[in-house]
Amino acid sequence: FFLGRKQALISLSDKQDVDTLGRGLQELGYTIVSTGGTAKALEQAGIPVTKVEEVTHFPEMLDGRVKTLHPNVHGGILARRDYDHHMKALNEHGIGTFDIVVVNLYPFYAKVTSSSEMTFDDGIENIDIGGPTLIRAAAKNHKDVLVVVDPEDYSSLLQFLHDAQDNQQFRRKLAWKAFQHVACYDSAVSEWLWKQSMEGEGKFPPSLTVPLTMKCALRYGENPHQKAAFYKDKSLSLVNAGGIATAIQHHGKEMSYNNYLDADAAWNCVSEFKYPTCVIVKHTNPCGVASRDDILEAYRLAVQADPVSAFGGIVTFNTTIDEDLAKEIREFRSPIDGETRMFYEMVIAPSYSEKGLDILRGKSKNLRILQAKRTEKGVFSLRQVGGGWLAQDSDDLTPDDIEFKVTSKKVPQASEVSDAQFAWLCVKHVKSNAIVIAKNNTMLGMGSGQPNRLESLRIAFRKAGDEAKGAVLASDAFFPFAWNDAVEEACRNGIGVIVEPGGSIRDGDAIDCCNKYGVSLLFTDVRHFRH
Ligand code: 93A
Repeated sequence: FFLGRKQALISLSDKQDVDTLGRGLQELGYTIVSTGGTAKALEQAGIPVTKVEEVTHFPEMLDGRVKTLHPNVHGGILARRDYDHHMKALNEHGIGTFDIVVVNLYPFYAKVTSSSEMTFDDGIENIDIGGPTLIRAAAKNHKDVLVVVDPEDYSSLLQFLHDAQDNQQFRRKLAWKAFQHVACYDSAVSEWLWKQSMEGEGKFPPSLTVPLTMKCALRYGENPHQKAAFYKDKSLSLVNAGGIATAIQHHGKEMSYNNYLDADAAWNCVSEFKYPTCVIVKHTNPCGVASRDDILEAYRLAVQADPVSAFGGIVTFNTTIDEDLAKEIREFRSPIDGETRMFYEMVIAPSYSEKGLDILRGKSKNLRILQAKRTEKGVFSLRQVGGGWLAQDSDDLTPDDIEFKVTSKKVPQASEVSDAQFAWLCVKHVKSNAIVIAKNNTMLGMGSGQPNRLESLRIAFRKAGDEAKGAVLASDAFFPFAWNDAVEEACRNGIGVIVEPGGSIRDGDAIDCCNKYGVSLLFTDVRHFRH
């Protein structure tokens, strides 16, 4: 009955544009075979359709669990058209070929990530079996079967059929997309099952079937001779987790590979502060940070921490950028010569007033303006090493989770403890070895990434200058030596408080040294390496 016809199989959960697709195929002379709901939608649109039961001679059964899983369907998809014995077998069994398979899957991802309560059984029922089977079969035989999984490809499919060219590239692209679609789907299912199986056992380690989809190709990587792309991680745990991959760009030049790295570092840092805060980042390190009720003042102080590094950096806020703040960002002149307007690669904030956004747009046509959602805690971090991946919990501890224990004779004042907490939060986001000097909720200087701690400390003091007197110094890890080394040098430079994890076999030296110079010493027991 079906032999020799041009046939398309359509089975869709998301029925968007099914009428356009159906009509297009009908006009091109295709017989359309569909599963229950899809057939109904096509009929309602006045498009003739054959129900899949008429092909399988079986009713859809087991509440729809078995609809298309039948040799009359899969034989018609998988048979090699260039093999006589394949075509003979189809003939013998009265099976017609399918030239096109259009499927999108049960909305498992949306279901298990929706906020409404979902039972384990609901989750299981939303695992699509027949759909991926159709997609995989068609993608395997893409030489002769066009497979479409994305409504966005309907028009190019119809155009391709209309032009009637034999373009294997197009077919391979569809097949690639099809397998990617199924791989993402299976990753989500496996991640969900992993979580169900970990109930009561904590959530680590994560399921590492990461569903990645390409967000965009980038102009180049860290350097122009490196090709690059940005992939979005669609892991269930990342839904609503915020972060830079979900940011909206309102204005400016295309984001580069390095822009994404810097934006990520800046946004993660500013997201951690409770009070109105400005963070300026250069090459993934915060080089200026200030918290103030007056966000304009916070901005100016963040620039002043290191105006040389801030120039060309990334400015982030955890507050709305309104008209006044936008004007300040546009007009503020470099503290170095009091003349040159500050230049930035990017501004990031959780929101903008309409006027604020307009003013920033006017600063320069290149300035990237991003709106991002706060980076939530509890998300895993993954890093690639040669041939593998390292997975860890993100470093979510804040000063509220930490006890700042006084180990010196000198007891710090309340304002000094508050500065110690501020400095601690800053140092957590600086590459090791990290030293931050801060006072009055303002970073005065920082040293980062030096293979020895003393050198980072010296850089931080150089930047802080005279202001370091009486300030707080935070170190991301303990000081291995005190006398004639970092601790004594900090004391001699007039620091008021030192905060560090402690844990060195020479902790006693650090305490003695601080006592000798009348400096307060706080131990946190927690370190924040950032390698
Ligand atoms: O339950 S299934 O795994 N068993 C099947 O045999 C089958 N065939 C297609 N689900 C199956 N499908 C899926 O049904 C498709 O992936 C599509 O998402 C959905 C369309 O069903 P309807 O046309 O009845 O709305």
